[in-house]
Amino acid sequence: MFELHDFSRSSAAYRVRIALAYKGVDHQRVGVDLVRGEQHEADFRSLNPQGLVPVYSDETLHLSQSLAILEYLEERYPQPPLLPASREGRARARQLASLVACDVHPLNGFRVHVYLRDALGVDMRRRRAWFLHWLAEGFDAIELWLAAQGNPPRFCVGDAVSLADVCLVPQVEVARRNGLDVDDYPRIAAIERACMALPAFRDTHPDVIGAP
Ligand SMILES: N[C@@H](CCC(=O)N[C@@H](CS)C(=O)NCC(=O)O)C(=O)O
Repeated sequence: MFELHDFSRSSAAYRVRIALAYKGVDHQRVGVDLVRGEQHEADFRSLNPQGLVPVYSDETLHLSQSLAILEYLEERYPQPPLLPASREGRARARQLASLVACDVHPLNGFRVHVYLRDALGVDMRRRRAWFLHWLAEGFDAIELWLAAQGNPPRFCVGDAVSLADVCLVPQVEVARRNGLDVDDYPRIAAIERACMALPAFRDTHPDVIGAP
């Protein structure tokens, strides 16, 4: 059985937890407490020199980067699929997943917050302004992207859950936890509601997993 090195409040790790639960894949969860700094310990760095969760690990493969892990799981456990049947649908799902994972999430990561605070001496009010600015910019773009899809889809791409939802919902959780009013984004909020009606999203939520 493989391991998932995970931290409950990591949105990147929450993506992988959702995919594993959606596909019903048995695995061993290993908590890495980011607040206590366990990501900097030598044992964990030997799995991922970047010191970031999530990490997938089995006898022969140590894989970091949630998008790479998600694609790997999709190939290894294709049912139920998290990529649409059509080429266009798959491209759109990957587009939105990348928007969240590559352009929104990295600006607001824990290490960014720590660097702003400790190395640059940015106070909490201005760190919060930074955080909300980049979140809102990303959410504005996602809401417009969803509007451009035509009839409101049930999920990000059509009527089935895809990698796009798997990436979006954890980012919404981060936004809510940090005081962004997600109701200002009706399409995002509706998709989040549709996803949270599913056990794969609900049972892997940070509040359900508990710390670390
Ligand atoms: N691009 C990476 C991002 C991973 C990432 O930033 N993980 C955060 C938690 S969400 C982390 O481990 N942070 C540790 C730290 O900031 O020290 C991925 O998608 O897996």
